[in-house]
Amino acid sequence: MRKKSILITGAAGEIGDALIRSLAQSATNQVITLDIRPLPPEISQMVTHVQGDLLDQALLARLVSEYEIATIYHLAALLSTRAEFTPEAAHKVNVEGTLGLLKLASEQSLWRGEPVQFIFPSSIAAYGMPDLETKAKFPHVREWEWNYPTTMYGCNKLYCELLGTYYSHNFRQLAAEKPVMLDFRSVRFPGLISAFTVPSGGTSDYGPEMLHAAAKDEAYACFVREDTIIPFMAMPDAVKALLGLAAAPASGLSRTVYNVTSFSLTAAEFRDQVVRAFPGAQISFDPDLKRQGIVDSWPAGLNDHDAQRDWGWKPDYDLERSFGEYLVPNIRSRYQD
Ligand code: AKB
Repeated sequence: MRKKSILITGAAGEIGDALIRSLAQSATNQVITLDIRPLPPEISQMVTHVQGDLLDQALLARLVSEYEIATIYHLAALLSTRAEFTPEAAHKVNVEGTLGLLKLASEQSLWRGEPVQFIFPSSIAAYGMPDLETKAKFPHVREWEWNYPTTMYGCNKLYCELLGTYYSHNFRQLAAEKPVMLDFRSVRFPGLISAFTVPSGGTSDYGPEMLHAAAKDEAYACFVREDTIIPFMAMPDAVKALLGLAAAPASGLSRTVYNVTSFSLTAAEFRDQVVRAFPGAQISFDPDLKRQGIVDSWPAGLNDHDAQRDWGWKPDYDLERSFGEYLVPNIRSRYQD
């Protein structure tokens, strides 16, 4: 008998770390993780880790022969800044990797006679605001607005949302009389901030980098202008969103892709929060044209009304609680130990 399992790809990344810790609290979850990198030792005992490449079809086939995968959290991706340096490699991981997994999940759904649930974190990068005036005029974008990404990563995310929707609504195995579709669900995240991990390769990274640098008493030159504004979210809320969407009854869902957000602030306001907690912080602004252009194309905020209505989404951490109760105390104790 194969064991019913949850598969997490890209598990060694920031969201993976937090998601594993949360899922491991329930003894009923058998969690298989996949990443090209090893897992940090503190979390590797909580799961069965497979170190390997998402693009390795033989490896995926071996996984489904050993485990009955009922849910997939597909976190693996090359983030926005990194993807601009190697766009074709990013396309391979972000699109081909996702396509292979969607195909496998669809076949598994048919085989089980029950949909495999496929949870896909998408991003504000799926949006592309044409200029700063438009960005200011439409501060809370809806899911279907301004879907004109300017980065390889954003194009990949938007397309994979569509691919997932295709596999869950339109794909038919021609030979199957009663096709069973996979159950694809996606959230578009703002920039995420964790107290326990530091991001790499993203463009919203200036926020968390500023904070972690201040806690370590290191100077930080922020790569965007002071007036740059995007939405952010504390990592516990990101995990809450993934698990909340996964747990929602399918009958209540009116979309496959939902915006979720928590708070928006400018880079200067972010700096002020950091300085409030770490008065000695040395933060300067030295915008990088390319990265500035990416963040300027992202919306100032997201309208997450549909997520609130359909599955009761509500962040636990607003700006005050994120900094005051989650980020600052945990980051402080992390670097003091
Ligand atoms: C990135 O900066 O690429 C990510 C994202 C906003 O999706 N953090």
